[in-house]
Parts: sequence; structure tokens; C-alpha cells
Amino acid sequence: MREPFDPNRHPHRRLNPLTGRWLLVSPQRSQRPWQGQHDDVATQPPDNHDPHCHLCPGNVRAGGAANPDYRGPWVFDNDFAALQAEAPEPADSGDPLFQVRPAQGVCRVLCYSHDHALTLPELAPQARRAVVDTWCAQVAELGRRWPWVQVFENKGAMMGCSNPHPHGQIWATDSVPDEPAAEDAAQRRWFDERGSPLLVELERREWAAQARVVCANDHFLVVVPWWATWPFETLLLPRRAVARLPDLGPEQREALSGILGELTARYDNLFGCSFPYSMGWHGAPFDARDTRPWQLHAHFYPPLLRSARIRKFMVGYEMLAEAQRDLTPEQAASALRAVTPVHHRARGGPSP
Ligand code: H2U
Ligand code: ZN
Repeated sequence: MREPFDPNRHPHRRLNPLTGRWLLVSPQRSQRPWQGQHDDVATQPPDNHDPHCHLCPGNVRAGGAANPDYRGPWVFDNDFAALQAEAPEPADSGDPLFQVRPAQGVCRVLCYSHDHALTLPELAPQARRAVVDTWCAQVAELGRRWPWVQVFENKGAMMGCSNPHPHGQIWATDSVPDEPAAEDAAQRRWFDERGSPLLVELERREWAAQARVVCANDHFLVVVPWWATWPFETLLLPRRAVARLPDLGPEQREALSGILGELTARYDNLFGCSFPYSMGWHGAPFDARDTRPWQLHAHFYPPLLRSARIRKFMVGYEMLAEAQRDLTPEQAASALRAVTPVHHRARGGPSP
């Protein structure tokens, strides 16, 4: 007779209800990867101003424009924009095998701070709150013209970001891109069938279960989602229904700044490094449709697996079949809960 199923020891598949994609979980292969190992990768933090940085105040950018002597968050049009607001539109190809659509939009860069050396967890609370307010203002402004506004951040060389100056990006587009379109369809289907928003329901259930909770405050909850594909992937959820970033009130923005500080400090503390990730916000598209199925949320997708140097690659089986992980989401959440929320640099260790 086969032994009974144990989710911590036996392979199984989990569904991501936001995208409809499945994930293979293989917990029998994980060797408690969160135990110990701190690579000595964190060198001196960068200087507060780098004369060669394209994003620092007063410097000249790669495109030749000069940055103002800004303080706090600062937004400018990307010098190498992936989208153009007035791009000419292709004609319909008329061929189902070679379909083409117009792509118009704008790309902006958001410097979080004038200070070259400070990432989200190290910014002063009011400076981090200013980043939150800038996200909200940008989404509100661009949402008046574009149906989708994607706020995101690539952090760390491992994620293809070559500049340590704290910054993110904002791209606005004339159509809803693939990832949010899948989430849009799933949330609408769930709402039609059940009458409540999928992610509002999820927040309640995750809070009750606790197993995947990383941290929480009165207004926000962070979990390693049931379907996390990256080892330490997290989902940041408001605790009440909110469709979009600009809908957040002052108290919620303050709480958001706090939980962002806590989550990113936990990330940095996990392996004693500046934790790389791609993160971004999803909220209801700016079109005429019902926003009730939507719940605002942020995804954090960090590549690290076992240490500051050992990363998870999405290759082979992931590219050809489906995403796979060894460490369970519950183990990852427990590891992130176990580290202190006080940033290691503020504590003076373990990296210099
Ligand atoms: P990433 O590091 O996340 O790629 O973001 C940097 C963005 O900043 C990138 O899209 C833009 C790049 O095009 N940029 C400028 O617009 N001007 C510059 O002088 C440097 C980088
Ligand atoms: Zn800089």
C-alpha cells in the first residue's frame, strides 16, 4: 500500500487561480535551503552621490539631458522608451497566423530618491511614503489617458538592472498586456461565479491559515502565495477591497510604506545582501468595465534560492513544461518570518 500523501514530502501540482497556470511542487528535493549560508557579496554600500550615475541629481543622462538637482522622488521620460505615444499603427494583416496590433504608450523612470545609496528598506519612512504617493499620482495621471499603467521595479544586476540608484519604471499602454489580461479574465470569472473578489477572498483565507503569511499590518498582508513559482515570491494584498493604487487613502499609504519597508528588509536579511527582484503593481484597468472583481496587489519575483549567489533558473522543465519548485511556499514563508524586519545595515551586520 502507498503511504498517505504528505504535502511536505510528496510531489504535487498547485493551481495559480490568477493566471490559470499550474506549478509542480517537489518538496522531497529541498534540503532546508534557508539554513545558514551568507555569501560575502555585500561590499561597501555605494556612495550617496555617484558622479558617473545617469540618475543622480545634477548629472547628465545617457541621452544627453541633464538631471535637475532634485530631492526625493523624481520622474522623467525614459530616454530609451519601449513605447511611443504617437507610434504609427500597423494595418490588419488579415492573416490569423501573423496577427499584429498597434502599440502606443509612454515609458517613464521614477528615481525613488536623490540618494544613490538607499534602496526601499533603507529609505526613511517619510521618503518611502513619498515613493508610494508618487506611484499613486503617476497611475492616476496616466490612467486618464491609457487603459493600463504598469508600475514596476527591476532591482539588482541579477535582474538585469545595472544601476544601483534606487529607481523603478512606469509604462502606460493602449492595451492591457498579457499578464494583467489573464488576471483580469480570472478575477472577472471568479466574481461572476461567486459574487466576491478572488483576492479579497484569498486575503481572508491566508490570514486564517497563517501558514504562508510573511508579515501584516492593519491594511496590508504579505504572503508567499500557494502557487509561488519563484522560491521567495510574495504577494502583497490590501486587507480591504481597493481597485487601484490612487484609491488608497492616507492611512493606507502610510501602512503600505511600512509594510514595503518590512518586506524588503526581511528580503535583504534573508541572505545578508541587497535582495534582487522584479516587483510590480496590478490594479483594475482604466476602461469602462466594472472594477469590483479587481483587487489591487503587488507581486515580488526574486530569483534567489539558497544564498546571495545561488539563484533559481527558470529553464528546462519550466520553459518546456511548467514551473517547478522544491522548497514549498510554506517553507519559504516560514524562512521570511524567521528573519528580523530590522535591516541588517541598520543593525551593523552581517555585511559591512
Ligand atoms: P532598469 O535599470 O530597471 O532597466 O531601468 C533603467 C531605465 O532607465 C531603463 O529603461 C532608462 C533606461 O532606458 N534610462 C534613461 O532613460 N536614461 C538614462 O540616462 C539611463 C537609463
Ligand atoms: Zn545615482
